[in-house]
Parts: sequence; structure tokens; C-alpha cells
Amino acid sequence: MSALNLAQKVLLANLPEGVNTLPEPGKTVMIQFSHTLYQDATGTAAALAFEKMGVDRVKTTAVIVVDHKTLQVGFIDGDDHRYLESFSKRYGCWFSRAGNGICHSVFLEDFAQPGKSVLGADSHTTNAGGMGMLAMGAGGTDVSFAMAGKPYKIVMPEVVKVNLTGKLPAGILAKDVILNVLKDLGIKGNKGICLEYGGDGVKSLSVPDRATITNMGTEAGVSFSIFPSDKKTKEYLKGRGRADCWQEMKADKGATYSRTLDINLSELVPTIALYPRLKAMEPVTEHAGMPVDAVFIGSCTNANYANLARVGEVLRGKRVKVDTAIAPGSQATARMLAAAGYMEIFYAAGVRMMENACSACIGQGFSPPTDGTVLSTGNRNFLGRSGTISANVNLVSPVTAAASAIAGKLVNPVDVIGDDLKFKEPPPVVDMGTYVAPLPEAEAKKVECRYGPNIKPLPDLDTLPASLSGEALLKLGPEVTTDLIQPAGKYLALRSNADEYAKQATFVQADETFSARAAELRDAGGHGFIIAGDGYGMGSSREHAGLCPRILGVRAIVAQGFERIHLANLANFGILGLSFETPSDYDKINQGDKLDLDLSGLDAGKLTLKVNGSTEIALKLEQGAEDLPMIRSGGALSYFAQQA
Ligand code: MIC
Ligand code: SF4
Repeated sequence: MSALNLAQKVLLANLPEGVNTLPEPGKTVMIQFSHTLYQDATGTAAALAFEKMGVDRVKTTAVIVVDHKTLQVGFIDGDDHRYLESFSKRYGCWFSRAGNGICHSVFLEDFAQPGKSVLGADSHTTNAGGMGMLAMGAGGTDVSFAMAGKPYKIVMPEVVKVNLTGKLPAGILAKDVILNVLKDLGIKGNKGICLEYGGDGVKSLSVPDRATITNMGTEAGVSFSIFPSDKKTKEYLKGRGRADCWQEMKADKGATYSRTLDINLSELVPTIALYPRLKAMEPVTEHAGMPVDAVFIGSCTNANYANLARVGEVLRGKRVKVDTAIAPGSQATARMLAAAGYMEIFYAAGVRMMENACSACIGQGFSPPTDGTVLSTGNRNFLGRSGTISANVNLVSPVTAAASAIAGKLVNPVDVIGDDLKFKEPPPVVDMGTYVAPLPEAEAKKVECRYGPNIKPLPDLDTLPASLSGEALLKLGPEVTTDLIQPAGKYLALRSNADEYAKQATFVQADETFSARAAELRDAGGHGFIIAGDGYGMGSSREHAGLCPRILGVRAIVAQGFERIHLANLANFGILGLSFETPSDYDKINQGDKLDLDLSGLDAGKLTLKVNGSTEIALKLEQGAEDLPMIRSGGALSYFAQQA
């Protein structure tokens, strides 16, 4: 076989038994994932789906982490956590309680392994690519199938090499690297590619730094990102008491790529991603002096020990001028910060210490004031994600955030730090006792799952009719995020009650009459359509962005293009993902138009949409022909039940 790149190697290492070749890019390939990951916001629906599959015990190393819904105002979140813990015990998973840390942070620390693979019900599962692992996000139902031992279908990606040279100067962090990769690559049009990092610059980056970079590959819409597993990886695993998990993973000499992106680390400068949706990645200096109302330092992207210790050094002996919060990524990180004296520095600086959880990254507390300008070290700044629709949230590195918190305005951290930024490095805290380990099989069988009044079974979805007839319920522009379709923040509590979540939240920030109008059409026997531009469904993996519109009677999304995870989620809930043969036909449909779609051409993937009884628009099916039986039977769960 000719020289292989690293992405090909890790894919080959995770094929189902008996399969040992990879197809051409663009063709589908089945992956047998070794690990799976749930968190508590997508996990309850995923767990309910798993229970419907009738499988007795998980077939992967399965990890469930409570990290998103940790506010626990009222009984709902607590009930969800209790359900997930009982589910975890019943089916043989590892369980991480609230406060233990963010799913991607604890997964990297205690479970990720070079050469293995993880499918997680969260789009930033790509974080573990920093460990040389095949790490991808997916909808909860797909993760549950993988957990039940079924191979998961992906599109064989084109492999783009990101060639890193040089070494990061003081005050420039991994966050600045990924913001510059996103700037060069663009955040659109990257579907079907993966990013493979290589070059001399790799060896200067720690495993958590690499994870920061693979984490945010998601923001470009790539399938996954991967770093080699080298001496640094070995050292990291040794420190975490897992040296036996290490194996070298690297590209062969002479491996080929579809293209190469060159990044010289020595030339990078502190960078800011502007609001909204990482609108532009620009040097901090170009915006220096921007008044700041609040600073949030946390999230799976940036809340590792080294980053927060650097923040500690910047804050040492100083006081913040604006409301500043820090949320460590894990209890291990928090304990190391305490051991090194940084907790004392944070409190003395006037910082609010938050839980080791997602926290403000997903609008779970710390929502900014009206029109407030925020600096956040998170990975996303979608409209309204902070919980304040008028807030202006900009993404920066932890040291830029810390230096700006002291100044009360955006500043270049390099001016504060000087030539070096040394920090204390206490021994890593490794404490597997903070997890509930999988129970032995006989004991697990005796466990009963515990539900709560807000945990409702997943609805049964009816089959696809021979034709659809209804209305363009909503016409939207390009890059509709899953946060816009199905917002999180204060609605996060409703994830276990899809009917209520649909009623209260679907498209509420785009049009608050949407849910009622859609339900009215559905109840009158009509079918709902959503019309949109390119990049529909970008962002989170939350499958409620498919399920909830479906509950409200939406049967087809007609868009100029779709994001990978969301398109699969639509198929899982029996919704057609259709695109325009001629993209400008988008202009021929208006909100409120009457739409008729004869589905007899579905097998060929070609359909004609009639608008107001006359105009005809040619559409094509974006999902694969192999998805059709599932879509026709109403979705993944009913299809699986029929097959069984
Ligand atoms: C996010 O960062 O948007 C989330 C919240 O972690 C989501 C998952 C969810 O919606 O629960 C994600 O990234 O998939
Ligand atoms: Fe949690 Fe934010 Fe990471 Fe999503 S991006 S997993 S909300 S910390």
C-alpha cells in the first residue's frame, strides 16, 4: 500500500471487523467506534433512545458526563442527572457527576486513547483529536446506536494538512492558533474534509493545546481534526497514570493530502473572533480599547490547567475592573490550581469562581447585561447563546481575557506579559474515584432506571406520506444555527420533554409565532416546510433541532446546503433534507407560500416542488438513498424496531 496519512491510518484502525480498505473521498464508510460520550443536555434523549433499542449492555467504553445542565433550579435537572446515573449503572457506563468537569475535558484527561475512536453526542467531541484519536460529534440517536455496537456511517473525508512551523511566542496561545486556522480556511464550505496537523511546530504544543485546536475545528464544519501521537502525548498519558494507552500515531513519509495550509506559529498574534458566529478573526490590536462589560474564562476549549495557570500569573497581585468569572474544565484542574496557589490569586483579584462545568459558554448563568460587550474564551458566539440576545460576545484566548479584565477594556496581552509567561506546574491530579465506574454485569441487571415527571418518552413518529402538502412556515437566510432552531440557555431544562421544548422554544428567537403556527398547520393535516440558505443546521449536535420541528409537523427542510451532523439528525427523525438544483430558486419561495411536493421521484433523489400551485422548482435529496427506508418509516427508532 502507498504511504498513508494519519487520518487514513486512524480510520483504517477503526473499521468494522473484516473490513480493511477505505473508499475514495466522498463515498461512505462505516466506523466501529471504540468509545462513546454522552453529556446531560443531549444525553437524556439519547439514553431514552438506547433503552428503546432493547440492548442489555453497552458495547463501547461509554462515558456519561453531567456538565451542561448544572444550575438545577427546580427538580428538572436533578431528575435528569438521577436518570442518567441510574441508566449508566444499568447499562455499564462510566458516570461523571455534576462538578466533576466538562465532558470533553474529563474525556481527554481520563479516557481518550491514541489510535482509538470516539463518537460523542456533542459537536466538540473533536476535542479528543488532540490525543491522536478519531473523534467525532453526532446526534444522540446515532451515538446510542454506536453504543449498542452498530457501525456508524461517515463520509470518507478529503484530508487537508495543516503544516505547523515555528514556536508560539509568549502570550500567544493555542486559541490564537485555531482562530488563525479558521481565518485561513474560512468557516464555510468545509463539509467532507478533515484537518490533519503536522510539521515541526507540533512538538511545541501540549496535548491540551492540541485539543483546543481540534475542538474548534468544529467551527469550520470539518468532520474531525487530528494531531499525531508523539513523545508529548506519551508524557501527558504518563502524567495521567495511563502510559499503557500510548501508541505512536503519525503519517507515513511521502503521505499525500488534498491540499496543505501553512501556519507559522512564530508569526501569530493575539486574535479575536468577532460577534456573531465568528464573523471575522482579527488581531486584538485592531480592536484594542474596546470597552468590556464582562469576561468569561472557561469552556471545553480553554479551561485546562496550563491556560488557567497562565491566567493566574496575569492576575497575580491585580484586581479585575469588570465582572469576571472563571470556570475550570475539571475538578482535577481546579485541584491543581488550588495546589499551586492560583485559587487564592483568583479570589484576591475579585474573580467569581464558577462550577467546573459548561457554565456561561451555553448561557447557564452569567448572562451579560443588555447590549453588554463580553470577552469569552469559549468556542461559539452564536446569536443569543449567552442568554442575552443583544449582547456582543467576542472570543479570545485566556490571557487576552485576563489582561483585558484587569484593564476593563480589550488589550493586547503581550504588552502585559512581556517576553515570558512562566507558571507553576504541580503534579497532575488523577482521581478515578470521582467517577462511578461500570457495575459488573450481574449487578447492573438489577438496577432500575429512575425517571422523573419531566422525563417523557420519545414520541412515536408516523411514516412519510406519498406527497407533502402544506406551507413554507419560515423563510430564513444562510447559516441557520441549531441554537436558532432550538435554543439552549433557559430552555435547556426541557431537553427531556421534547413536546414542551418544541412548544416553548422552536425558532422562538427567529419568530415567536412559529410553534403555534406550525402546530395549527399540523393539526389541520398539513405539512410544514422550512426554507433556508446555505449551511442549515450549523453548530451544536443537538438532535432536538430535528426532533422538535418534526413534532410540530415539519416534514422537509429546503435549503441551499446543510451541515453534516444536522442532516443526519433530520434523517433520524424522518425529515427530508432537500436542496435546490438551481440555488437561486431560493428567491422563488416566500414565507406563507403554499407548497406541494410529490415524492414519487424520491428513490432517484429528484423532486419537483410546486409553489402556489404553479411555479415549479427542481429539488434534490441531500440525504443518501440508504437513508430513505428510515426516513419513510418515520425515523431511526421506528426503522430499528421494524428491523428487529
Ligand atoms: C454546544 O456547545 O453548542 C453544546 C451545547 O455543547 C452542544 C450540545 C447541546 O446542544 O447539548 C454541542 O456542541 O453539540
Ligand atoms: Fe460545554 Fe461549551 Fe464545550 Fe459545548 S462548547 S461542551 S457548552 S463547554
